Amino acid sequence: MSERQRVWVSRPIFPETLTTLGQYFEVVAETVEQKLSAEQLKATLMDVDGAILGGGDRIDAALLDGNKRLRVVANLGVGYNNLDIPALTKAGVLACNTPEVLDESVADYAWALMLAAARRVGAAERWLRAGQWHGMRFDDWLGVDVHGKTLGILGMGRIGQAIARRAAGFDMPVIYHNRHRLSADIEQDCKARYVEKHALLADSDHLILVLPYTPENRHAIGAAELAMMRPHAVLVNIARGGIVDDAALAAALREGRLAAAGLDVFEGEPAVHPDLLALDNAVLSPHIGSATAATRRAMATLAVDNVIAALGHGPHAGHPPTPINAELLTK
Ligand code: 8YV
Repeated sequence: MSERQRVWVSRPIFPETLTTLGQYFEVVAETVEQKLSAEQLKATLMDVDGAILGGGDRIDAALLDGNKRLRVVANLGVGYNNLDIPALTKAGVLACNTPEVLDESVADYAWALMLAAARRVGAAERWLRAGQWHGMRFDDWLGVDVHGKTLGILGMGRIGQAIARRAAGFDMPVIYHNRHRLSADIEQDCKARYVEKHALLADSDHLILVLPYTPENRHAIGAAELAMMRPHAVLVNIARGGIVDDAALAAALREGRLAAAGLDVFEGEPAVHPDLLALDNAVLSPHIGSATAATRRAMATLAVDNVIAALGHGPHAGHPPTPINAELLTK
């Protein structure tokens, strides 16, 4: 009998998703969250047919070099800047991600951060928990309004559109900038108006970043862009660390050139720039945009379904639901 195919799971996921994988494969699942060195990752992937990865697992040509076994990597996330797709395609390794299942939860979270930053929820809670609430000045804890203000969205894929659709309830006009302008139908559905990037920066009262990380997008929001924003503006980053220059953002927040920020992602995370940690007008969270019980389960299930199908099993054998380099499937 031939050896069972082997699948490695780089981080703890739900027991039931592991059970599903186990119906088809020998499963090697990490039980603690840890970042392997490139050498460890390379050695681990040498002996597996498939891998389920987190955003911290970087796969590139050097890592794939000499690997004769690996056929599929499935990211537990929609963003895949950790994967060198041309290198994977060249090596004949299918890459998959988890689009759509997380759109609405991430959109909810973008709003949570925007509201929390605008209304100073984090700082007020810290103050209360520190036992400082003995009485309060009427003119203290003043935030900025969200309702009726202009919402700007940079990056208008599915998540950006889901964020935009929520704006109607807050009576907010929506402007957006994207690599490609959306069709008139989608613009109408989202009630969003396309503007150039400089106008987005200048005219947004609240600006949410939802663009994918690419080398060109590194510091897409840096000192120059921050200088174009309104001093009462709130900036929210739920996309990727590195899109914002965190040091420049901290300076703008400290100097009152921006009202507040809500940040779920950081350059070099899990490390967070110390200047941001020192600021009360930054709401900071540990990359939890997609973290609801239902959505994380849906993401894990989708990643598992991709691996099962890519390795030739299950009801969709040979047709993984969400491939990135789908051209490999037609070869
Ligand atoms: C993470 C994300 O994958 O989907 C993405 O691109 O950034 C998130 O959903 C998730 O936090 C797991 O680390």
